[in-house]
This record gives sequence, C-alpha cells and structure tokens, in this order.
Amino acid sequence: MSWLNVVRIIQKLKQRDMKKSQFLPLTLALLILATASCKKTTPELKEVFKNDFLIGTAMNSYQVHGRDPLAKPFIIKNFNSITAENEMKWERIHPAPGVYSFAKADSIAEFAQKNNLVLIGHVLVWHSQTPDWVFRDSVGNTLSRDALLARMKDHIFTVVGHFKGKVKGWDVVNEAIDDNGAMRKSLWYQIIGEDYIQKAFEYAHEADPDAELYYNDYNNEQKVKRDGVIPIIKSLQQNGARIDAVGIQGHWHLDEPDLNELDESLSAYAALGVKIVITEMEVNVLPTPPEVYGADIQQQAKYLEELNPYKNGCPDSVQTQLANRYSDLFTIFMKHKKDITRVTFWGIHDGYSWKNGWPIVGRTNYPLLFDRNYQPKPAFWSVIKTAKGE
Ligand code: 9MR
Repeated sequence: MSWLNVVRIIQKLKQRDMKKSQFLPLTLALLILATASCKKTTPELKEVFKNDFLIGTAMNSYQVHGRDPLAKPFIIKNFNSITAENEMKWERIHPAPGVYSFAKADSIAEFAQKNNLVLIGHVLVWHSQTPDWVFRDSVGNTLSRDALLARMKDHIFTVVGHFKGKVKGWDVVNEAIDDNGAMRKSLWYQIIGEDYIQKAFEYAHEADPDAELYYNDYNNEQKVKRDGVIPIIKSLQQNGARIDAVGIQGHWHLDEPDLNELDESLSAYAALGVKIVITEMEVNVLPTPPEVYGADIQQQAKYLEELNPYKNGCPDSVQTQLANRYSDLFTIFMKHKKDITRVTFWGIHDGYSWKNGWPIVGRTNYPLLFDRNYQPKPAFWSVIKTAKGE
C-alpha cells in the first residue's frame, strides 16, 4: 500500500465524522501497513554499499536542469557521488583563449553540494575534447614547451581553483597510454614531453592541496596497458607528486575483460600504495567489432542491422548474461574493497548511456543496472545479491 493511498483513506475516514476511539486505531493500522510495504521497495544502491565504497554516476546538464524530472530524485536516492559526464571538459569549460564558461558545471556542483553528493572533477588534461587552439599561438603555429606548460597551468589553476572545496578529487590526466602500453603520442606528449603528466599533477596539487588526484584510463585492467600505467604512477610517486588513486574506467563487455586479469590488475595497482576507483562503468551487450573494444571516441564502426539486434527490447537471455557479468565483476570489487574507494556508473539508466551512440551511431544498448523507465533490471538485483554475499 502506498503512502498516497493511506493519505486518501485517512481523509475519507475524517469526512465520515468517525469517533476518535475508532479513527485512531484504524489510522495506526494503516500506517503500519504502509511502512511494512515500503520495506519491500527497491534497495538504494548507495546504502547497500555504504560500508564498502562510494557509488557514483555520471550526470549531465540536461538532468541537472530538471528537463527529465525523474533524474534528480533518482540520483539522490541511489548514488552518493557524481561526475559531470561532459561539463568540465576543456572544450566546454574553456572553449576559447581566456574564456571560461562555468555555468553548467556550476549547476552540477551546486546540486552535489545541496544533496551531499561527493563531486568528482572530470577532466583536466586529455588528448580528446581539447580544442586545437590550446596547442597553437595566435597565428596558428604550434606552441613551445614552455608556452604550452603555461597554458596548462593557467587552465588547471583556474578550473581547480574555481571548484576548490567543492570537488573531492580530479581526474588529472586521462588516457595517456595507448592500447599497446606505450605513451600515447598526443600533442601534450609531443610538445611538452613525457613529464607533462608530472607537471599536470604538480599544478593540480598546488591549485587545491586538499583535492585527491587520479590518473584515469580505459583498458588499463589489461596487462599490456597496465604495464604502461604502472611506470607512470611509480614515476609520480618517486618525483614527489600527489597521486591518490588510479582510475579504471570500466567500459566493459559481456566477454571482456578477463576476470583473472582484472583481479591481478587490482592487486598490482594496490601494491603501489594507491587506491583504485572504477570511474565510468558499464557493460556493453551488443555485438561489437573487437577493434573498437575500449573507449577511444575517434574510432567508429559502420551501422549494420545485425549489429543492432535488440531494437525492440533486451531478450531475457541477454538480461541474464548481463546479470551474471555484473555479479562476477562486483564479486571481484568486493574482494578488493579495502583498496577500492568508489565505483561510478557512466550514466543513470540505459537510455542515457553513450553506448547507444558509440562505436556505432543509432543502436539500442542495455549496459546499465536500470532500464529506460528507471526500473531495476536483473543486473541490479544480481549486484545487490553480490553485495550481501548471497
Ligand atoms: O559519455 C561521454 C559522451 O557523452 C561524450 O560525447 C564523449 C566525448 O566527450 O565522452 C564520453 O565520456 C568519455 C569520458 O569523458 C572519458 N572516457 C571515455 C568516455 C566515453 O567516451
């Protein structure tokens, strides 16, 4: 019985002019009934994991501005941390030289503050979504190392400074390693050299000494890439930079990553003395060409009907596969819970996932725990069972 029904019945009883001695016990019984049925409602994710790690979600400005009225209460109910999916990226927050545009990111920060949600800053230095002007002078020539470092410092000081005290931790450098484990030959790397990473961490720490600082990447649970990320972390540590955690994005599939490899990677990172954050998790259920496993948004594959098989709904067999996959992944997270401080999902429900548009535009994907109507999927219940050790 819902609270709304209880209120309606009580109002009707009142209208009947019932005696106090009859009205009070009846009202009490109704209240007990309503409370009991409330207990059967869906558990809140953040509550279920409250002794283990934070549970976060990516959030966008469409949601924060209330265009989807269900989104905000849903976020407050289920999550205790948010990451701006796009609003703090360089191209959004610093679109032109000297122009900073904080309004959208500020709305997200305000929402976090009002509702006691841990706000994560995403992202300071990345090869992607960074305008070309960042690397050029006013006549279009490539900047010198010193000039690019100065520009990076200005950006980090301005952005981190703006959110000082509001952002708990920053993805300082994103995706600096290629899938083969070598340094990505981004313009940051080409112009500044390998120590652009060290510099970014130093500037971020100077700008907000209280903020946690993370190195964030995808596929870095795989050994090849992990072997590239570990030296970065060690070098930051040896050179005295603050690094609190390694971010594993977690853009995963039904058949990948290999669970043993994930398990080993979590141990390998923890052995460095850093924490682990799962920063952008979802599990793709659609057939996807293996060359676009990962999260490099420059890569695109051609739309074919056979690669979009569940346009009219996710079959039960796939729901079950997804539920088992989430259960396997959370079993490993629980095993490493002393080293994992947060698990963030990259979207609140299937309808918001970037996986509907990448690596093939126009597909219907089902990678998260809640469906397009905010209803928990079998994957949700399997995650809850795993948390309870059932
Ligand atoms: O989910 C994000 C999508 O809405 C954007 O179009 C895209 C480009 O900015 O970025 C997506 O998020 C990425 C994240 O910022 C970094 N790791 C990979 C994520 C998926 O591409």
